[in-house]
Amino acid sequence: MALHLQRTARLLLLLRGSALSPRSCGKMSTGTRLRVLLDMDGVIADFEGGLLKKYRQRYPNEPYISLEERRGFWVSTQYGELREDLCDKAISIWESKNFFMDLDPLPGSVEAVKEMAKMKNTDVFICTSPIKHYAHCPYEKYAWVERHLGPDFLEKVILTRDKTVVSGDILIDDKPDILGVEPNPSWEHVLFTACHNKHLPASTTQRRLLSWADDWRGVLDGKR
Ligand code: UMP
Ligand code: MG
Repeated sequence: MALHLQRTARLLLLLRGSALSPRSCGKMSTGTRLRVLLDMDGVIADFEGGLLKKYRQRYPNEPYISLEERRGFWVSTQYGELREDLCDKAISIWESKNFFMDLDPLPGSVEAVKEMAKMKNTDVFICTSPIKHYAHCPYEKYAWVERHLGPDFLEKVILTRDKTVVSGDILIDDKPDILGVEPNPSWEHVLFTACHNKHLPASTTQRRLLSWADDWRGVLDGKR
């Protein structure tokens, strides 16, 4: 009996995969479509602004780092350099419930992402690294996407701590160095300008997107 049930369950799964999956409609991604991977924190959601606001609310008498003074990708490292115990205080903010949920969209991001997703021959994915303290962050990232981009976008969320193993044509990301197990990722990394990376010297090899008011359509067209 148990074996029979197992077989039926397997058959149902196979049927789901072959008949019901949208992938069965002959719309497999091919080289003719542009696959864009969009980072979330620092590209579509205002991680830095949200952190500073909640840090100052929770620790009104502690020193803080203004967005103008931010240097280096790791907020916790810079707070730790300011005073050793401030590293953990900064971390306590983004480990708290509702931190990721309450982040504001960066200016123009939601409109740009929605427009991009409607473009011909374009597949857009949100490719974001959750923190390892997983009590709230993964759930809230999905909820944020649903709230700001709509439920259809839940299909497009990729949570990974290693973006090098994800394939795509472009990755728009505010982290200057995106490393992982794959030494030659398929995507071109376009650096999204953020408070922590805007002082880095201009690179001859790495393109930048200055903001969502910048020519993101031109950046995509350059890859088609
Ligand atoms: N993050 C840290 N420490 C920091 C700054 C950020 O753990 O000092 C986390 C928060 C985000 C993630 O979940 O890193 C950044 O993810 P990406 O934007 O690179 O996907
Ligand atoms: Mg980021």
